[in-house]
Amino acid sequence: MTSIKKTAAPFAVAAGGCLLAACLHPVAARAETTVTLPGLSIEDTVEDTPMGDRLLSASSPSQAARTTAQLSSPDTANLFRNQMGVSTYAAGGLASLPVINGMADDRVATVVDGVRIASGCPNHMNPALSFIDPDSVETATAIAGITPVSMGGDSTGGTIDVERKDPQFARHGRILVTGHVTGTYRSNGGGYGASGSLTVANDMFSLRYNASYSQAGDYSGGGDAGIVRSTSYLTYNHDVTFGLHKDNHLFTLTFGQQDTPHEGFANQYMDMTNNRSTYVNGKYVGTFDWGELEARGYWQREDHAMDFLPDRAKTTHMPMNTNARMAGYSIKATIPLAEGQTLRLGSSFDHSGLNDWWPPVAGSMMMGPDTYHSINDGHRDRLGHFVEWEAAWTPRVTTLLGFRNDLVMMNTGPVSGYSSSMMNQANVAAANAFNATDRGRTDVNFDVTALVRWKPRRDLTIEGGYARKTRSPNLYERYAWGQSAMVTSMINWFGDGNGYVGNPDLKPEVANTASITADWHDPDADRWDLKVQPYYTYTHNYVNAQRLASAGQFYTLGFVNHNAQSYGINGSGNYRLWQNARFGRGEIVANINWVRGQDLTNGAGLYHQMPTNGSVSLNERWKNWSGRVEMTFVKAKDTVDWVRNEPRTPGYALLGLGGQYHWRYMTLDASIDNVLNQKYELPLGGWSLADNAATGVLRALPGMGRSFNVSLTASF
Ligand SMILES: [Cu+2]
Repeated sequence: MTSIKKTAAPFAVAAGGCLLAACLHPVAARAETTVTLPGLSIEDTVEDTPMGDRLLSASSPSQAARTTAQLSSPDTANLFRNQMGVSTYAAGGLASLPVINGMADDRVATVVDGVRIASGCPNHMNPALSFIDPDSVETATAIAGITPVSMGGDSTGGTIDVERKDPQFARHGRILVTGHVTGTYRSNGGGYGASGSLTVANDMFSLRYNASYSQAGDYSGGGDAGIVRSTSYLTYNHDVTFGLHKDNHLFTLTFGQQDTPHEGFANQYMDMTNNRSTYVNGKYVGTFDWGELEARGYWQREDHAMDFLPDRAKTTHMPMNTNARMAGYSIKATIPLAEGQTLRLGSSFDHSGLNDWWPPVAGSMMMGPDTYHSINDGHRDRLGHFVEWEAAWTPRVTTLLGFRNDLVMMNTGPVSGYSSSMMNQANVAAANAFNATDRGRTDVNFDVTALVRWKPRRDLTIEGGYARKTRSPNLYERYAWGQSAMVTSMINWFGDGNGYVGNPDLKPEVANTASITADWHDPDADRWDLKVQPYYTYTHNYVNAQRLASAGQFYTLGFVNHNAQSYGINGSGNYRLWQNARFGRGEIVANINWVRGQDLTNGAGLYHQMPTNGSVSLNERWKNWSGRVEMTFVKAKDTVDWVRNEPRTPGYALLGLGGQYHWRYMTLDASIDNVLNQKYELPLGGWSLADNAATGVLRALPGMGRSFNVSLTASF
């Protein structure tokens, strides 16, 4: 473990630029082989950290929660289940999208290895978290509420930060050879997975190879829901990480490739029929007399193809392709100014280029004879700068103040439709009108974060503040130019079955958030902890949708700026029930989230707001055994976005069981998800459109039925 942090900074941010909580690594057991960089302190486990030194609105899954999440799903987004304010909405089996405090998808700054990868697909089939397999993840942090400016701009709803394991090094001139192999089986959908890594290192050089594979067929819903079509997937990941460590400098270079030959998207009209991503990511971390420096650079290409998987029972094909090219840098400096005072400066640039084209369908009058150019040579470039000042005024009071500027520049080339024939008159006119306009847009966005932490008593910490956060529209929100019901229905990352028309005149959305997190905890030990976090957000120019036309049972919608508000409360707590030699350690962990979102222009509920939900789990650890019983509760979804025809879903409760046995170099994990095979619908899952295509029956997307999961890991 080479998470590096400045010592004794109350909102400590690591040299890696991540907030302290982001650097706490849950795989502490593997830490003993790692190196201590001179002049830097190394944080080993969550338990080592005084409660007061973590950003209260940040949460990281415990090792037990991670094991559970990883066993249930090969989707990295699943690691964040039960974290404060976080839910996910279903897309493909590897590509759920995070929602924090009711803000979804692009509104959440999702950072993987210090990089913000925009999804290169009109259905957001390849979001940032889909590019890393959960087994490669070392730190996973979600920040709900007030996010420091150093943790991301161009977002309104918080930050998700995921980081790969840093390279490991040997000590005392020895050679280190270490690694692990894991095999996983999931009964529902017949899923198999394997992953492994191998590191060879001395005290200066380190080389790691990492690979994973995962596949599953369509899953079965609970009860009598039957097969849920287009939920299968197959994916392969390979990456090589090279590390160089000398004195106070650490350099890391990762090359990787991911191939996903197929992945169904049950709530979209299309499935992914190929996705290849190739990337290079370099990171340098060093300490100097004046402070700490982190610099990163990356390049990534994605080639993405969509069509129908066989289970939609379609007789035709409809190829759609995108390619995306991304590159950028980020530099962060942490400079101690005086006792208790720290300055952080940062600069970053992210380029994202996109082509989206739909080849003609042979014999189709509507989809031919020419290629449909949806986004032609589009680009979205972001230049960001921030300054953040942290000051400890007394041992009890600390403040954090940050300013950030993001310059977002976007444009796209001329487009054309499937044909210039009369049948496509609406799209021909739309293409001509689109091409005649000036499409370049530059947004100058300013963000501010002000946070105060106050420890009035030994058992209470209060953190509160205000943030102004800005997000510029994505390429499709501005440049999706098609008008007909068919082509607009291809532009949809919401799972709601509607079609979307872009609006080049959309303004960036500006969210003003006030939030307080109160943390009562055991002042002497970690026996109990209770966190409560209320928040309120007013979003000016929230990018929402208005109805343009009806299209069968769905609608053609246009993106439009409205004002909106969201508010809610998150709570989490844990209590140790017993700890003794005879019965080991028993603990109860619970969380609850409540959110409301309203469009203040049309009065509708905001889309993708999770109904009140929570979980309670009882965890027991005894010698080499650990076990858990977990109940998840979700209330009925009665508040919906009527504009998008969002489904109402009934409430449900799910029972889960899990256990782990650790013996020498082997770890066996087993779990049962949805033990009672409860039938339920995913409140944020939208409509089950693949089922609709095959059966003609439209239903909300069913959740997974009972699944027996088992995995075996050998470490060496
Ligand atoms: Cu796609």
